[in-house]
Amino acid sequence: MISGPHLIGDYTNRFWFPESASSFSDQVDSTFMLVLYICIFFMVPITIALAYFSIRYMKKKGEPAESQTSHNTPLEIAWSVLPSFLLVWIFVKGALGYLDQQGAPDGSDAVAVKAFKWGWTMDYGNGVIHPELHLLNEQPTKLTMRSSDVIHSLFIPAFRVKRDIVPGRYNEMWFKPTVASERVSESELEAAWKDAKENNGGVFDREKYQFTEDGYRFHDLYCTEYCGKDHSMMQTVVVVHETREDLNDWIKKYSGRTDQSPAEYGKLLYERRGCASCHSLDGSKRVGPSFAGGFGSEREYVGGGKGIVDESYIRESILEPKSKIVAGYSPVMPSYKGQLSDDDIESIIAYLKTMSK
Ligand code: HEC
Ligand SMILES: [Cu+2]
Repeated sequence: MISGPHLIGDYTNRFWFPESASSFSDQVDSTFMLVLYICIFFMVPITIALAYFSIRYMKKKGEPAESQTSHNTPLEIAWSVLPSFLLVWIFVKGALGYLDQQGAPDGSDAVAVKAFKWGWTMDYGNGVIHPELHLLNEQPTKLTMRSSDVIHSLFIPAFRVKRDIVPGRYNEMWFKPTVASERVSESELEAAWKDAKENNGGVFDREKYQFTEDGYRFHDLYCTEYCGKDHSMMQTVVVVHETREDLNDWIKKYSGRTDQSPAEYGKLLYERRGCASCHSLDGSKRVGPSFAGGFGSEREYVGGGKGIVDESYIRESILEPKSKIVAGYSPVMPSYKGQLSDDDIESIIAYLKTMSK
């Protein structure tokens, strides 16, 4: 048993299912248990009888084997028909649960989800985009999901929901969260930020603290469709807010630049808009080139040609990533045209400049 506070949605220290935290959980769990109990009910006596009969009726060595062709019609009809009622029961129960999960009710909240290799962006409207999924407790919420590359699948174990995300189409799913996420105390949050700044270069490690950088405990959200090298990194968190005001305050906090400097705001965009999942800041090679010492250095392109990494090159790379491909990389960066404002791009450039040595 792990000591420390009780973690919502954490099941690494649980023997059985994660905490159930949506209106679908009971239905899914009870169907699973029904099937499990039926299996145990039949498997145990059959296995015992099999073992017993094979010993009880064992023939001596050398005795000839007998043929056994007679049969008992009533017995065979009984063991075919009776279990079929169980199958119908499982089907009806499963189908009702499945139908519940189709078609979000009117008045649901909506979040647009984009999956990419290897991360998530959640769009809350009005340009507020963040990798974490934030919801309101007891409020049905519909996710409209698309992929910018390959097939992914969105899975929230605590909600017992999972659905594939297929490139070229929108897939939908909905659920109603039933357990609000706890908030940690101000002092605990401050201590975590202090630790992040002193020991981790200002990067907030929510797995270590088990709460988000805004101080909420969380449920896990995974990709469950193997989608390439860093599939296992494709995780984020779900935070369920107690009240609409609290959710709106959180959304407001991430809408646009307030009093930060361009470079500070650029850092936030860099983390929130998925750049960090493909570009490192420490020189290591990920899907794309690292930005450590990148600004001002020279690049060679696929198909010949060279250039210096300057403001206009970064802008072009963000808007038209396919116009110049850095040698040694594949043209997989998505265009951010129409998704980042001019001020956003200026801020990212200001931030990347601070990376030059
Ligand atoms: C899916 C992975 C991916 C994401 C997400 C991504 N990039 Fe890229 N990026 C690449 C790859 C691969 C290259 C190299 C190939 C090329 O030039 O297009 C690249 C190239 C670049 C370059 C040129 C780099 C150089 O050193 O010459 C810049 C600048 C850049 N990206 C900025 C960004 C910014 C800013 C974001 C976030 C808004 C971002 N990228 C998001 C994959 C990604
Ligand atoms: Cu994936």
